Amino acid sequence: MKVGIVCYPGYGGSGVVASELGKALATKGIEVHFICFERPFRLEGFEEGVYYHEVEPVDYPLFKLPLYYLPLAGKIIEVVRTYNLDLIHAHYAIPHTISALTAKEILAQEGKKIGVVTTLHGTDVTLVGQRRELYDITRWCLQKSDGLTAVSSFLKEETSNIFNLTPDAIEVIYNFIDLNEYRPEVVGQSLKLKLGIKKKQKVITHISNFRPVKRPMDVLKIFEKLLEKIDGVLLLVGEGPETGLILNEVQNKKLGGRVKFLGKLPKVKEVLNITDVLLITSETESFGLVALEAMAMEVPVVAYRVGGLPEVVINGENGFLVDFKNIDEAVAATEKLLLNPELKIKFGQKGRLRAKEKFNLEIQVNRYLNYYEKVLKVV
Ligand code: GMT
Repeated sequence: MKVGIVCYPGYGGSGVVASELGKALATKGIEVHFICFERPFRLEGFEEGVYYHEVEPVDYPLFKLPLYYLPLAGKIIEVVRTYNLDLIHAHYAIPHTISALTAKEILAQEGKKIGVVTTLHGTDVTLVGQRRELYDITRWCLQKSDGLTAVSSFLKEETSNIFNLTPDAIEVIYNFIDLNEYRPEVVGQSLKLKLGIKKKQKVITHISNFRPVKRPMDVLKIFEKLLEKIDGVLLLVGEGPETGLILNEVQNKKLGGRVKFLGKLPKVKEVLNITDVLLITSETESFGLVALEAMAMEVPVVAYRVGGLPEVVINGENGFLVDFKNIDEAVAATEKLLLNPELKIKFGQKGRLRAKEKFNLEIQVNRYLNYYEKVLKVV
């Protein structure tokens, strides 16, 4: 089987899932072609059976904005023709599925049939796809895709409600993690020293793209309250529109010595390796890939009970889920874990076990593969 993968290449869960899926499929003998405007950051070096094709946005003085979705469709057509691909897997509906469906139509005129599978990742449904100007287009993409998957049951339900689709049109295939790569290591503790964190200090970490939906200011509020009782350091990984606000607040509150900005990191396992608790304060999260990364690293998670997070983090087992925006509850839950090392270890181990049983790479990648086969039978 030959598969084309279209995704956002930058820092973001959908690009990570798409890249890791592509690499894993290649190890199973599938030829994988990534078609993006940049090399996905998780496709670092040469991987056997994995190819990358770059889409050049088209600019011309008449256009106020460069074109992307049409050159993407053009590139998909070119790659399908050259390598005889069977299927395009679009991660994130807008605009990837429109480009894939356009390419499919054009290729059909010359007798070439391809399947189009769309994986919904979250904000393509919960935010972007609901915009008035994009709603009908997104709905059309979902209806016309030969296969439709969502990364959680929450997202499946949201999608069928928002777009008035029958739920059985959507297959839930959970996000996954490579547990051989993500495993706690004793040696990684040296990072604590490098960052100037004292051995006895607790490490609280937040990892996100600092968009408003992640509510990073809540992280700071929780941390400030924790400092009243605990000697700790807050590590902030990632960057985005709200980073400036957080920087200012840290300065105003004179928290500079306690809050460390680590910026964007291609992989977060080293940071998670020295983390005691991961804080997620998102308003919604279709899955919460970073929660799974923490679980694999035996780090308990404290998060708001929103979106698909309850499918990943089990309250009282591998983390605590608290009411949305309830800062005090989040403080109490984090404090409980930080002051009780045995509980922290127990939660950590249960998290890794859950990751192994439910979200391990082998299980979910095989599910995608079976799904592709099912789709191709009817294309
Ligand atoms: O968080 C974002 O806005 C980025 C977005 C993406 O598409 O990269 O993340 C979404 O997809 C991830 C991978 O499936 C999920 O783990 C995230 O929960 C989801 N984000 C939201 O739903 C807000």
